[in-house]
Amino acid sequence: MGLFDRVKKIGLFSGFFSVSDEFYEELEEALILSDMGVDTAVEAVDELRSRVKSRKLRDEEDVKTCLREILVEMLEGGSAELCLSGKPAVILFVGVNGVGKTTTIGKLGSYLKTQGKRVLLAAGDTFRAAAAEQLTIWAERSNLDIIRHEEGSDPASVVFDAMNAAKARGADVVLIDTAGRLHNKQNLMNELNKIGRVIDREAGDASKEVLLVLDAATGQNGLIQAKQFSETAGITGIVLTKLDGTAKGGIVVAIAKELKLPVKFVGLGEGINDLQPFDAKAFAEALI
Ligand SMILES: Nc1nc2c(ncn2[C@@H]2O[C@H](COP(=O)(O)OP(=O)(O)OP(=O)(O)O)[C@@H](O)[C@H]2O)c(=O)[nH]1
Ligand SMILES: [Mg+2]
Repeated sequence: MGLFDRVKKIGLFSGFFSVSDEFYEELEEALILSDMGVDTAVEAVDELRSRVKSRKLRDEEDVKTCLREILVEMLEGGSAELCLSGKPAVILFVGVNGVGKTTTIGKLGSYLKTQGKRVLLAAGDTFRAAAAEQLTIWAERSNLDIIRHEEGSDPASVVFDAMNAAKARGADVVLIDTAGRLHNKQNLMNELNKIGRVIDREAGDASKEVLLVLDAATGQNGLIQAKQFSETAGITGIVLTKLDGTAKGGIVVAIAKELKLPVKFVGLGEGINDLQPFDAKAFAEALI
């Protein structure tokens, strides 16, 4: 259910539309229910209130357009474009377990290949038994190169090998998978640190992206995860997965606004083509 389906249900933007205090209160509630977070929702509604007033808006469509405009401004925290300069450009995927890191790499590998890029995958999740196998299946699907080691081996050495293989084979992009869970969180953060150092050493002048993968359904918890990973991993952007299963995409607005992190891709299903570059305008549209 889109945000405004809910709004309509409780009588807004339908019937006798009037920009009353109740309208703003119920809109604020609907935004909070979409997981935008209280602070962000209040700010959006305050801004709407002031723009509606100064522009003397009365028409339902005009008020909708105005809200859309505010959400887009909040969403455009940075460039949504993937940075892929130099060779091999590196994209490291981090995030807690089950959010969709490995699946996103599979989809993105395919997407980049259709753009003519030479892609190499690195199975940096050596912790979970089936992780490398899962990534291998994605590699085979799109006929991509993959570097994997045995289960339990050092992920930093997988990354080291992958970087060297990428240079030797002339790959354009290296997509690195990581574990979502280790024995404890400190271990995970230490491991990501170590991987980051190998990338810095091996990537030279090529671009480095660290994409935090978040499950849209985790809502406000995503904001906490983003803060934690930002501290160690130096996040450059967000991939928001599983938007097909939730109407609670409002978390994107909260993240873009509070952490100033751009959303680069959204996941809309489990299939190979279910990944889309993030488009703030289309997203605000869908949310409304
Ligand atoms: N509906 C839907 N399911 C998704 C999406 N992205 C991933 N999934 C599913 O979510 C589950 C977990 O995905 P993985 O890619 O294995 O997640 P992960 O982050 O690599 O998990 P760990 O390796 O355990 O940390 C799988 O069943 C995926 O098919 C999405 O955009 N929509
Ligand atoms: Mg995985």
